Amino acid sequence: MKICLTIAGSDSISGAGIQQDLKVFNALGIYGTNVITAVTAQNTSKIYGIKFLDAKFIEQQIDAAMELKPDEVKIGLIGNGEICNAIYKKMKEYKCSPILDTVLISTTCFKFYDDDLLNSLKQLSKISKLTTPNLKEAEILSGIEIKNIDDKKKAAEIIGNCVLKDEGEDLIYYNNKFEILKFDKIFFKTHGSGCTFSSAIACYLAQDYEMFEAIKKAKIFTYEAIKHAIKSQYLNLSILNPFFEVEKDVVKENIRAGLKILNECPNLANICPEVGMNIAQITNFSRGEISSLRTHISKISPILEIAEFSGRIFYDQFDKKLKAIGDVEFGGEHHLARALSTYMKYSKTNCRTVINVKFSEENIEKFKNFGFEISDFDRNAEPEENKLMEGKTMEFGIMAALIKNPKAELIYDKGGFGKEAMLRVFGRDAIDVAGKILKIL
Ligand code: PXL
Repeated sequence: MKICLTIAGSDSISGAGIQQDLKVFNALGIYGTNVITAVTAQNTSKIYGIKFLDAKFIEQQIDAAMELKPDEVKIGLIGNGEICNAIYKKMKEYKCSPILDTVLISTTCFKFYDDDLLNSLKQLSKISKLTTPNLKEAEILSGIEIKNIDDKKKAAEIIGNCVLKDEGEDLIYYNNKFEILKFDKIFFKTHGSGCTFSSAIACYLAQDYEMFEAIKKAKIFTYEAIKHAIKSQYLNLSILNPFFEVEKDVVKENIRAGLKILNECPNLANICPEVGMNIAQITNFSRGEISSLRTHISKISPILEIAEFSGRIFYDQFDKKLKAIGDVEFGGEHHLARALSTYMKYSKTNCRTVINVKFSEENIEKFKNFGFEISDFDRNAEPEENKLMEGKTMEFGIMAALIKNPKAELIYDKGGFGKEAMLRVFGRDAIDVAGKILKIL
């Protein structure tokens, strides 16, 4: 197990600082230890207050944390010159060359430095293997006003090994080599992207990636964490989600486990429709309001957050088993993914998974007897112009059913011209839905 140590400030909303660093370490398979320099009282709108811990006490924390010898050390918010000197001393004592994220100004424009800190920060920067300032911080550290790429390069040479973070175009300067890292601009403001980026670099270095590769991988990771950020109308900035990959793996495993449970059903032929079945599940972070806001702001389709089997699930007459074609994948524009995406928008339940099963009056009767909330829609009531648009029927039908009953956990339709009647069972996750089907049908 690789270990990274973060020396940084605490953030009350866990989107930056120590809390975010530990989340990133965890998401990337690294064990994280921590030393707290300061405690902030803040949210995405402003910093209410900040209390620095005593430099001697910070030294004690470093001594304690060193029991688990870190493969890499990442430094974030330091706060004042005295703390910086203490950290410098300890880094030398333990022969550490850290990744230094020069946190000088917060996204909410709070100034985290004074002249004392700047002087000792330059000393700390010299023994760091990499410094990760944004443009403003690079100007402060180098004393150069940055207007173009040449200014960026001059500033980088003064700072030493570093990544100068700029919107859409970072400059890497390492071992006298320059490289420009381009990526799509992000059109919304975030909280914690600097912490996420520097922590991810520490993780990849700990896992023996060489510097340029570690930086590029950390950039991609940060970008994905931004794409999957938590947004809400209550937040001034969106909060990065480092667990996007972990969440997706959990969903995939859950769907595979759901299929195994379905296969324990004694009367599979009564459950599997002619057109086959599927299981669609959406990641936990992309539910309800957050989901629609995320989609709205970052233009990510909720479909990208939904996984299902790339083919469908069919009943194999010989083996008398359900068999999936293809593997579980995210982002397929299938019927059931569309149905779930619409369901997430309009339902008032905690369900985030759906399985389609064969329609029959008996099957509906059994669900009714279990006290299920049920609704339905009529394909014949779909407006003609809607029918002409690819993939709109599910949106129309699920919405219509939920307008009748927003708590429905079972939605059926009796089919239409060339369309098989269908039952859709919703639940918390694939294991939950498969369990219900097994018990009820
Ligand atoms: O992202 C910079 C940062 C780092 N550490 C702490 C912070 C912030 C920004 O607000 O509060 C503790």
